[in-house]
Amino acid sequence: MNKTTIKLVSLASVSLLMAACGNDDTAAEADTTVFEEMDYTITGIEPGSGITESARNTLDTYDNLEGWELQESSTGGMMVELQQAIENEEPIIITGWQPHYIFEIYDLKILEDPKEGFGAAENIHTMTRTGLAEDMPDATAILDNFAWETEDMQQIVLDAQDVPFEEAAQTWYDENQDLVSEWTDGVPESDGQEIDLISMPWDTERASAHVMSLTLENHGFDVNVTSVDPSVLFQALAIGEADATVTPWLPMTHGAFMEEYGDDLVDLGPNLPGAKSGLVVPAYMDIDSIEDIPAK
Ligand code: PBE
Repeated sequence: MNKTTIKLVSLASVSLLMAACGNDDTAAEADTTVFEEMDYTITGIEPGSGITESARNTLDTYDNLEGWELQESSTGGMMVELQQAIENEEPIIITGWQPHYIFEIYDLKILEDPKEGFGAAENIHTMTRTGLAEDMPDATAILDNFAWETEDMQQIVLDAQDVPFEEAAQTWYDENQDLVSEWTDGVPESDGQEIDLISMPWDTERASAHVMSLTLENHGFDVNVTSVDPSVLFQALAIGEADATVTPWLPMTHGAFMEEYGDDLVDLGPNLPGAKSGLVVPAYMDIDSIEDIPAK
């Protein structure tokens, strides 16, 4: 081998070496660090929520989520962790849902979910106990007419960041009398009949329960609202302890409860189409799909 050849060979090895340490590899290294930093943990909410069930289902569905853990906590705790991560531009993956105010105040993305671990789009349903239509046909008619859009709910939830929930719901209610009157049109006013609504302790559900409560109260009903975990809500409706709800997410989020209690309650169908839940990350994170998350 003469000197020239040797030089060529070593140049070739240098460039091979460069390729090995090139962009792709650096990115892969950086990515792993990012997920190590997160301790391969998804930040979740209350153990009794439907989305926690969907997240567990998602961990089982995707091979690449092998070794990942779901940290169950509270919605408030998750919001604090999200805020802190964003302030420090740190990586975080949360279990998120829409409508939600976080999508208005932060730049976030819902990761694509090709295997539908969280289901496709969800609808929020109105349900009553068995027999409510016979006992309270007028209230049931209003409940059955109740229909609004993601933007409506989102407006209340966002507004409620600055003012009490009651006030945010009242503002929406006052500004949307045209829509509200479509729900009550032709229904006789009540002379103080009592009705027990049952709801769940999340902002989206507080918004809808408040709006339904205002609607029924302004139509002469005496409304009582109780907020409980999804499992208790379904049980209460099934045994007739509560009259109605405007809060379950189907087919996925509360699907397991529906399977268990669906025969013992009445589903009046969706009141809000196109809700969504999934894994949510800040826009600065370099992943777009659940499939982009590396295994531990
Ligand atoms: N959520 C909000 C609830 C229902 C509405 C998605 C957090 C849940 O997961 O049960």
